[in-house]
Amino acid sequence: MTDGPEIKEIHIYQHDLPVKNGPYTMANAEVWALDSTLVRIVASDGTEGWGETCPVGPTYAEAHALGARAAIIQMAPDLIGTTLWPLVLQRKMNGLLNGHNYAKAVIDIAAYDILGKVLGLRVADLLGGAVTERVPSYYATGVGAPDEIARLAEDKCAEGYPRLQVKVGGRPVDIDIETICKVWEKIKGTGVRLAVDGNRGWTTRDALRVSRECPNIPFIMEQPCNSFEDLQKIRGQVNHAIYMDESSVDLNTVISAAGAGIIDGFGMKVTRIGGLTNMRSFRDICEARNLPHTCDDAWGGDVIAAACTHVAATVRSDLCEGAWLAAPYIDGHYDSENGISIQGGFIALPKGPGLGVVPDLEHFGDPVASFGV
Ligand code: 0XW
Ligand code: MG
Repeated sequence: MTDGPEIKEIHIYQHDLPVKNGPYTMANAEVWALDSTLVRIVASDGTEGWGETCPVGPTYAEAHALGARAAIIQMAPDLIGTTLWPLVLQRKMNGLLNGHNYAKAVIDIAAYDILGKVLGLRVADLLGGAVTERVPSYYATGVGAPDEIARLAEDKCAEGYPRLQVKVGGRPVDIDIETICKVWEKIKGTGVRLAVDGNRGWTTRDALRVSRECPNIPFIMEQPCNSFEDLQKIRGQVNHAIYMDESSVDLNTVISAAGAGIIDGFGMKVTRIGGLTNMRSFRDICEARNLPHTCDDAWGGDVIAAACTHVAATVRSDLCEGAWLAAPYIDGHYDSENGISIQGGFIALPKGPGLGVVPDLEHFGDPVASFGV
């Protein structure tokens, strides 16, 4: 296939996603509603593909909703006419704008959706092939009172989740330690794996103390402290495996962290790394180093949920820490028939070509900007 489809039109949409039973709380953020950005690309053969990016508020990562739309608007005029096969988009976008992976990801995801539809293949097939049709998810609690979080952990464990992530940070560390201990009391012996996510909220002093005071609880510490340097500093002093989430901002950082042996795994976001093309490289780097990782995003509806599920389905099963979806916090679906949801802690890989979800345009109103029309 040499004369593949080209990008003919790009339409950008804004969509509000209120948090069901909000707020959702993390060490550095409390969110009641999220501002999602979707892109619909129309290819020269008429095939349409969708992408989405939805930062979980402006303080979680170096990403924000207005920035996503501004970056796409900056690149879009020069993307019209770009071929989708061969898939040259990453290099093309890097030539138009430095950084802003979380915006480039939207275009990249939409391109995979189109290619899958054109070839009659699922995105998971384009990424190397699914190893499962039933993708494990994990449940992430907010930051909350120890007894309340322990109760929630017990419920989610009973629901069938194979992994739980407990949020900590942004409060006295004693309460975090009490939370971890109470959660463990409820889930020990069940086989459910535990992650404790500081979302950059602990000092290295706090992280060292938690590890010292919970020596027999086998949790992994996810992004306990703010920076790469902090993680380096506590490495070698803690009893617990360390995963890097927010600090793994691009493939270069991933290679450095994995290569230097600073971390034991990653919490990874499809949009932070720049989309499915880079996620595939990330997955393969992790496999080469036997590093477990998640395949999530920070927030978003059916489009990003489908992208995360497809890539997670291709991860070697012993390295797959699951795909987190915002679905439990969202009312309704973009695609009322094939919307992505979690049942008993697992996600069914969509069957249709491309992403396997086709958003209903009526949810989004007029585009905030259109190019190529
Ligand atoms: C649990 N998540 C995947 C969802 C929230 O956006 C935060 C994130 C994380 O692991 O940091
Ligand atoms: Mg995290």
